[in-house]
Amino acid sequence: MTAPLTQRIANAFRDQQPLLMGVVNVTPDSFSDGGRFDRPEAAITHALELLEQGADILDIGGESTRPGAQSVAGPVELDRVIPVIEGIRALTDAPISIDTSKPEVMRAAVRAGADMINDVNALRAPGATRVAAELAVPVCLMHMQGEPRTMQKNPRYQRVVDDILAFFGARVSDCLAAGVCAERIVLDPGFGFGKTLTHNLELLAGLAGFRRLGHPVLAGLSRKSMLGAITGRERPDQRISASVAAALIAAQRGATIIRVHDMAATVDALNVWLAVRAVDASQGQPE
Ligand code: 8Y7
Repeated sequence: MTAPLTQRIANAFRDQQPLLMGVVNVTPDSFSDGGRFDRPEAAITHALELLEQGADILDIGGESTRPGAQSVAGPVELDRVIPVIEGIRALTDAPISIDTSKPEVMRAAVRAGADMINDVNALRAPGATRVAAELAVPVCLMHMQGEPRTMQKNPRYQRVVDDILAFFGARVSDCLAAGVCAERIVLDPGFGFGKTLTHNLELLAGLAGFRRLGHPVLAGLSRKSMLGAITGRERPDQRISASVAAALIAAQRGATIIRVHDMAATVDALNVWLAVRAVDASQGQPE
């Protein structure tokens, strides 16, 4: 019997041993997979492959949040994700996260076997904090400025790290007031969600600062356009090396959960770092 996910995340946070979250898209218009996994069987097969490659958590999403994306109605999202969650749960105990902002989807997903909520809207939908408290699963509060349809138009911050720290302070207070346990809250600066390349780089450079709030940090950099801007790689599937590099940097700066598409490559890179870090530790050296 594996420990419940809340405990596994707490251990990973304490030991600075990152967990890898594998992306399972169930959206026909997904930005990185081009909708290759829009049938339940294909998504389930992909999920199993991610687990075989070393995923610690599977993140199931039925609504695209890429820049410019339109939102989908609750029933459509449910039709996409519930069969996939049920299908995975029938085959394995592996932790499943539901990527949604809709309280009704959170509820149905957890009933179908999901173990975690990943909300790019940080539980700002009406009733979302109350539902999260009731479901009593870990919840990732991601920062986003604006909404997916328009968020990349003109993102502005006074100081991006400080502004997002203030946002987290307010969201955490709201969650605690609604009865969400502090131990279940994970924070995510939301790379690419209403941020310029400079903002994203400042956030990655300053990622360690987010541990100050006492919550584990999740980082999602995989295949994102900031990596395209740095490398000149147009297509998301050409950004694997850049994604692995970004994941490693996030790990070294204290991320507890790293959300990735390219599981096998990321596992190898993290294992090289962990092997060297073990030697550092045995020689009493700081990281
Ligand atoms: C993130 C995310 C996406 C992220 C968290 C993509 C659903 C866009 N990005 N969730 N979701 N953090 N927590 O490129 O960075 O994968 S969707």
